Amino acid sequence: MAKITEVRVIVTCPGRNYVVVKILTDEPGLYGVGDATLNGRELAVASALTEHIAPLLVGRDADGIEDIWQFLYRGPYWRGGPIQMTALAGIDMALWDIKGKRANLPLYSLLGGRTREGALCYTHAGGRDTVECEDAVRRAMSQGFAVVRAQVAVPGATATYGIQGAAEATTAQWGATGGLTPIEGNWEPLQYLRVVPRLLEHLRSTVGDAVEIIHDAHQRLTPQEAARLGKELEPYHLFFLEDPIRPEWKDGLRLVRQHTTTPIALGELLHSRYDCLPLLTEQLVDFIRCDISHIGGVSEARRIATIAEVFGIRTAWHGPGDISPIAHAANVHVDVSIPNFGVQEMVHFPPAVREVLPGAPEYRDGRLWVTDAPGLGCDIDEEAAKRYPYARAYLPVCRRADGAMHDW
Ligand code: KDG
Ligand code: MG
Repeated sequence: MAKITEVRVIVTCPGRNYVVVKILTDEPGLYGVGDATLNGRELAVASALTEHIAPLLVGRDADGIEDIWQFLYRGPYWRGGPIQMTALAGIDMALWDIKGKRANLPLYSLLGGRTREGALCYTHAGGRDTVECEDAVRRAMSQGFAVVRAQVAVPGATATYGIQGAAEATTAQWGATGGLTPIEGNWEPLQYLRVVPRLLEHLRSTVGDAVEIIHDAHQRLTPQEAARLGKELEPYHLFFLEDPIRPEWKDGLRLVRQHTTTPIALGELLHSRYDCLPLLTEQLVDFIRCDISHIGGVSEARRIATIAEVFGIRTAWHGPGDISPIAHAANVHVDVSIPNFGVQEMVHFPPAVREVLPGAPEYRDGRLWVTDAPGLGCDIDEEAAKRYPYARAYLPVCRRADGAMHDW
């Protein structure tokens, strides 16, 4: 038995804010790390961990992951939601890391062992117009990517999600300019619905079928608009259309499904297997893409994957730059140990992040690889973390032309 002696919460900003949980034990040198980053609300999670959760864990057996998970999920009576499930994810990952280190086994081995060699992954390509996006797709292909996410600017819109591609994914510091308000952009659905089919037509007629393409609608469409887009994209055979509608409108996916065969992926704004359940049991999605840091960690990801498998649904876990290398490593340990893995979103972390948080999965030949180091294979350099203090930052917001709030 290894008793928990301390739950340390470290907030650091080596280019982006990350919240790291470090659980220490009474076994000399034995500790685990987990990711508890919630972009734009980092300190709320850090405070939940420090003020409410850490005092409950000191003295408990670090081996009892499932009991601690249930204790933190059901115990507070108030359950679910992004803040609690992100805090729980940080604890869960750190405990799995400890278990792996005690067993001297990599996490994927504890989860059942390898089902595949490496995890097929995709990077981001974006552009101000279709040609710029094509160039970015070609660059990704030359780096060995077989799957690429393609985003293009919407004419007239001041801010289109994702158009800076891979650079945005790793380096964006939205709003961390000392300002107290988020960047505001505007965007109109009709222009968007015109430009995305043109992008796909352009990409297929220039780069051909040699690459799988994903497009992220980022929850901005109504079910009717999403159905129209899915239908118009059918000739270009997307790998999937991501987050076509808001997660509050799960029922709306039925309409999307009735009208298009374009595969659908959704899940980064869901927080538990209960949130995912209707999407899975009704086969309303083809890929479930929760964020391991926002669903309570490895334990819940494994459970969601198992439910999805029953319904022939594959995983595509969220892997943006705003969760740390620890979460990316956790993603890949799950990816390579489940039967129904689909694809993994990835980013190339900049040097400062790698210095503070070593151990990100390695990219090679279109896939991500984790090492055989015990546990997650990640760490935190606490001295380096201190050199990059927290900087308040917000995600951008999006408004319609008349000034009304929309989804970013
Ligand atoms: O913090 C928000 C980002 O994680 C999100 O915008 C990224 O949609 C995203 C994606 O698919 O990576
Ligand atoms: Mg997305």
